[in-house]
Amino acid sequence: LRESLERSRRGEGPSIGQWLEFPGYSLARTVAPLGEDWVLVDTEHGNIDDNEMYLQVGAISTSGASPMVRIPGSEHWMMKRALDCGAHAIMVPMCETKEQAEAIVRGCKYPSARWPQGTRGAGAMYAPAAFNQTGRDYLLNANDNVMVCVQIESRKAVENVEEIAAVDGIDMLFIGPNDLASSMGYVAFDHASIPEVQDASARVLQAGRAAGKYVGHFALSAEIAAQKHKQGFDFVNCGADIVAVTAWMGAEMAKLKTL
Ligand code: 3PY
Repeated sequence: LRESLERSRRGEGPSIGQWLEFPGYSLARTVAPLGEDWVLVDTEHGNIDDNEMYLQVGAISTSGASPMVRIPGSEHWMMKRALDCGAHAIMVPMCETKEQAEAIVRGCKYPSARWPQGTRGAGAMYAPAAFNQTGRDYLLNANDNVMVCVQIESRKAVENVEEIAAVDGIDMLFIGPNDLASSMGYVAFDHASIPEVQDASARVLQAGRAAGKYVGHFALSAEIAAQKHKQGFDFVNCGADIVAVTAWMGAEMAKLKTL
């Protein structure tokens, strides 16, 4: 994951991945070798439960892509479970203040000389295998290797984005354009055509870059993902399982009715 983000920084193409909202080991095994840098297991939306998260993260980590988990909230136990099953990065929705960002970082770090405020419990379960490390090496290196990504997806978060971006230990800001538009009083799906959302997005990109952080943007197609990368975003998904299934099956069904 980190290498793909550095590649983006060198201007050699974005860090790209897919987004899973359906549960299923087989789904993760099928999607993970399709050429992604990472695959995100979304436990905020969709019906991926704790056990399914463990199965999917395991399947992704054996494929060569980096497993990421979007957790449902910002409680430390959620970070701990996602990290213990082998996530290379955690995405936390709806981070709105510097204080929240600092608390998120604490939850992702083992206590150490560098991170005395870390609160992550000392277990690691399947995480060492997901990094091809011994348990000891994982414990020694996880604070550096695991990436922490917060979502900027509300008006309040954008107002505080420079402070959030400056928090030590936050590696990436990720814009959720649907929630951002929604928080501004618009219909979420209209986000691409709303100037206020686009202005906010530009501010987040600038704040992240000024702070030396990676910046990502949600995208539901290759075209949108490429456009976002051209604007300067390092990290983009290109769709989600539910979008792929409904779009392809819906289109074929509609076509069949005309044949
Ligand atoms: C958003 O668009 O709000 C997201 O969080 C992506 O799922």
